[in-house]
Amino acid sequence: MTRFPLVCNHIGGAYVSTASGERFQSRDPARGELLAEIETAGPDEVEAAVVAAEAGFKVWSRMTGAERARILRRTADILRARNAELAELETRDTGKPIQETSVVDVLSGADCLDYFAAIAATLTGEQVDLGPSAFGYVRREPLGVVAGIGAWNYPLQIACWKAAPALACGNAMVFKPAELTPLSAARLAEIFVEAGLPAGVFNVVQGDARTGRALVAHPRIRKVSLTGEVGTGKRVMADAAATLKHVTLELGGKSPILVFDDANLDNAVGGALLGNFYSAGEVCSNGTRVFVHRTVKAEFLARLKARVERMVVGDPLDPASHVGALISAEHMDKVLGYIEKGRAEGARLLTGGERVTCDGLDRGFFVAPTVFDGCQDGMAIVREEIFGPVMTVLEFDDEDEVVERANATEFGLAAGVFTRDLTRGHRVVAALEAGTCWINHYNVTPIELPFGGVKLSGLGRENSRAAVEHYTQAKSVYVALADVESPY
Ligand code: TXE
Repeated sequence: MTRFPLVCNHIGGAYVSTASGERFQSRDPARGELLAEIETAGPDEVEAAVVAAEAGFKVWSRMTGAERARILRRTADILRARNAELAELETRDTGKPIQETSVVDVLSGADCLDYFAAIAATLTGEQVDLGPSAFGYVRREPLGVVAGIGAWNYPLQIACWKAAPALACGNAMVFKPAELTPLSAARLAEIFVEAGLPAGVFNVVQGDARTGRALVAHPRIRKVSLTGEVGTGKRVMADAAATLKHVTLELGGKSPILVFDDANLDNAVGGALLGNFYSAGEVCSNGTRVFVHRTVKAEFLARLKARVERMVVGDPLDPASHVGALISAEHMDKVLGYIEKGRAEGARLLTGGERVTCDGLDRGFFVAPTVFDGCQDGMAIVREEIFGPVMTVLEFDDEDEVVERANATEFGLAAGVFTRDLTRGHRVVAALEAGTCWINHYNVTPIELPFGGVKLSGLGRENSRAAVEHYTQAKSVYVALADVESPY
């Protein structure tokens, strides 16, 4: 019988076996095949990872920013050199099409490492004149040992989006990937070592919520950055209170796309496709509530249907496939359940709406890209995050109405606006309750811009200089240049 690789926890710069011997499996969601067995990190492994990170932190935080930058850049170079191999690994672990993972998942991680390498080399505090008898300065210091907890839709990108700013600012990290996609973060740990990262600066512990909770509870971990569902974010924040940890939370969403009557409809359709069917819809910032002005809705739907029905659902390792497998059978059932709910609530199915099992796809978890028209704001498929290839189309008459309806949600991750009237574009974006907005595009996330949500979609921001605030702390220093005047 083929022995599948055993993936251990990567602690202190090397793979180490767990004391408990507890294991879980990772399977290819397109074929159902076993990919690897993974050792679960228990309390002993979490403690060992924190001890290793503390040792790594001592070395890493004493290096200059320029020295840290060189290692982060070298890591980015190795990721790019191994893009094909790592993209295939990510496709096998997530079910996402190789035509996506080979251009986004690994390369965006490399870009993130390059960007924060530049920040590492230019990180400064400030000096404040306080008159002739004193001056002050503010040191920007690392927090120490921090934790990252990832979701399963962009495993390697999420690991890089958390590790790059943390390490650039001089911290050491213990990272836990989602249990459904454990493989690429382990490879990142190997590559960091190859790039010369000191032992213990980046550690990977494997496991489910139990391992995640052990990280959040650990008294010597100073901060947690989570990517996950809203419910998980609330639990992490509650647990973090016991040790007063900093938290940044990148959570779920049910974001709106607004298509005005003067929009370029080909672009609006393109944006809606990017915002609903990339990664088979498993993207937190997806614009799954598409509001279309009544006068252009028929034309919008005609062009949308034609382009959706040209999309290829297939083996994600086939470069021709646009839509791959969902992450698990349970998640596929959840998505199919929402499609049934949409039908039951009276939404009109425009295209898709079923599991795809032809041509050997029955071994995996494939759902056709699905569009519902005639949706009402109160429907479950309009209010709840489905996290699958299901787009809801709603119609509106005027700007004030659609802005109010778009904001009528507890989420606030992202939003898109399609119009040729840029005054209207900027006015509407200013009124939308969302952390990330696009005018005449969707789901493009350059590393230079902050990313994150408002309301229940999260706390804090990833990427851009904003991330430095979350991975450093300010120390004020007052320097007296004269004698102490004291009344005592
Ligand atoms: O999340 P889960 P998933 C969101 C996306 C969707 C979800 C899908 O919108 O809602 O993530 O990812 C660990 N204490 N985003 O299903 O179940 C768990 O082991 C500590 C938003 O993975 O919340 C996993 O590693 N850890 C995002 C991680 O938390 C706990 C982009 C997430 O698990 C825990 C991508 C606990 N109590 C997906 N419970 C964005 N906004 O950028 C679970 N975990």
